[in-house]
Amino acid sequence: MMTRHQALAGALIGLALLSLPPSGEPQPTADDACSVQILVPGLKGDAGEKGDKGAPGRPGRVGPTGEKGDMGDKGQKGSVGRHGKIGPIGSKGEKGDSGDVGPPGPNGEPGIPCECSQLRKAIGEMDNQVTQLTNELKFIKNAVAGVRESESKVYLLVKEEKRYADAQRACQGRGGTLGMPKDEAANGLMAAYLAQAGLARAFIGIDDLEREGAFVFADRSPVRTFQRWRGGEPNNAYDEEDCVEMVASGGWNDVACHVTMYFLCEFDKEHV
Ligand code: GN1
Ligand code: CA
Ligand code: CA
Repeated sequence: MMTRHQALAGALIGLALLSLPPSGEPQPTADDACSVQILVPGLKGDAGEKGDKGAPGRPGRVGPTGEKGDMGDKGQKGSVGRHGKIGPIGSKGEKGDSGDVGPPGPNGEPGIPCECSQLRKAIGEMDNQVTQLTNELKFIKNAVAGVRESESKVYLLVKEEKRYADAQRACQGRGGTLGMPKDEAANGLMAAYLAQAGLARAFIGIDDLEREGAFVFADRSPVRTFQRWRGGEPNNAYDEEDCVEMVASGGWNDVACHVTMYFLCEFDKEHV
């Protein structure tokens, strides 16, 4: 749709075209002052004088890349570059030969004085204690097998084969002595003990070591009225029988003191 302005412009242009004189007709005069006049450009003037030289123009645009020229001569060698970065760690090399023996080290601190002699002494004492304890154990084993006792004494049959002197020491070491049958009661008790143990004989505390034929008990009291010698004893056979054994029947026999056999100890109840 045409706006009002467009319509007005169109009318003005139409009027201007109607008022234009025909080509070659003279220009309007003052008489035509009241007529509608449209201003139009005049005729072209003569050429003016040549003006001054203008200011330099702006730089032109960058031209296109030229063609590759011929290779130039090789340049001079550059100076040495900077140090490069440290490279990666290399693989482990083979083990080298052993070095020479070094010089001896300094002397050490003085040691503690040797106490070997004291240690040896202690060890020796412990050995003795072990031996003693071993013997005690044997004795106790006998004891638990059973003892016999009278009103005043305890009798113990020791089933360890010993010579007369060693048997006496064994009894004494435990606070007693070899059994001394000083009356029928004691002799009967000891004989029964032997028999019940199934033994044929055992040392008892009677000897004539001090004087041949003078038999005494282990407490050095002489054998007097009470005696239970077997028939024909004491005979001091081979002239070497100074110690006495009791056989299962309760009889006595003099025998050599160096033979070994089981033995009967007795202990006073007061001291047990
Ligand atoms: C034994 O070894 P023989 O039999 O001669 C005994 C003697 C006795 C004798 C009695 C080591 O002697 O003490 O008096 O029997 N000897 C031993 O016949 O027991
Ligand atoms: Ca004798
Ligand atoms: Ca004899």
